Amino acid sequence: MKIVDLRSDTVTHPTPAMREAMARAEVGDDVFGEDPTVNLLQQVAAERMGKEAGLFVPSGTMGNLAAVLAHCNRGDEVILGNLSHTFLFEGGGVAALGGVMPRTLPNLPDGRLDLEDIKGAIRPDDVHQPVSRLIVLENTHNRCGGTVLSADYIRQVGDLAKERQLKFHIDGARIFNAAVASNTPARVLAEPADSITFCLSKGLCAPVGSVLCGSAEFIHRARRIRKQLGGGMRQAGILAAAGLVALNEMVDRLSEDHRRARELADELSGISGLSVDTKIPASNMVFVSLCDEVPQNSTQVAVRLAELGVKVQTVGARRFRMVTHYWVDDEGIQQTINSFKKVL
Ligand code: TLP
Repeated sequence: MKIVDLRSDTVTHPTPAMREAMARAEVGDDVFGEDPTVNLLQQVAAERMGKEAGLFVPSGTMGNLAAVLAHCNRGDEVILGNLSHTFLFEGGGVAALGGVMPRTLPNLPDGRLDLEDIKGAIRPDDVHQPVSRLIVLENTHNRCGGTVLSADYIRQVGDLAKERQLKFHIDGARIFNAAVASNTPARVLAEPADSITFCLSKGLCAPVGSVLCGSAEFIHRARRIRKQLGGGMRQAGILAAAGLVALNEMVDRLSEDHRRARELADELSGISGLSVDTKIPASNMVFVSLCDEVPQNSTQVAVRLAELGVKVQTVGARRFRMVTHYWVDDEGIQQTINSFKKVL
């Protein structure tokens, strides 16, 4: 039986071209800054993001954490969405390791933060209060459904950050999905921000790694923090080689994943017992809930689907997330639709 793994695009494994590039990669000691393949990846990544420098990190989580720690002092406040990955799913690292206070604002359904809410959250210069230091946005926005923030909106947040002398970081784990979906170069989406993290290991299929990009001076600070966090890697060129293939070969094809997500959402919306968040997902994520009349809960449905070879992620007692990616083809989408029909 064919297995269709829609739990996340993090489950993607490397392509044959990546494995070949990994085998051939020239390497050196990257803690000494001597790995030529890592250096090339960082340079190419920074160019793609329109920033001065890049830093290869083992994960998106470390990229965001290093960014927050490099921007903030202990006791400073970071303004971010209540549904953001950094707030919900990064182990509270900014508080635990940076002493940084999260100030959450409600994410709007499309992943934005209301500009008036941001303005209202910025604190006055007052000894009683923490210092507002940083704004973090997420693009695409995972928990809001893989939604895409527009260049226009990001610009407005960037202008506000500058005006109020705040730093601005983008968790761009899936920035290339946002770029492809909105037909906007990633560097345009990243331009208003001081820093951005993007992941090589999600839809782009590299086995490991993310790149944090920003000014040369910021990346210099982040490099020390990466070392403190234990993220200084040695012959990491083996991994960076796959990352270069990811950037060179895997970006444009993300539109196929988006098309499949739309087809999946459209078909699932016709199945009774299922309520699809939107028939037209913005990128590669489909969120679906079980209607009240369905006696089973999401865990029970997920177990039955898995027996039919379809893996989905439960994100609530009656809710699922499915993420399309390179290793899910049209047949896999059909198998998923058929399996939901059988189970419900
Ligand atoms: N997201 C994972 C899970 O942790 C939820 C997923 O399956 O979607 N930012 C965003 C927006 C993310 O979605 C993720 C991973 C990260 C950061 C962290 O990346 P990693 O897993 O490389 O630490």
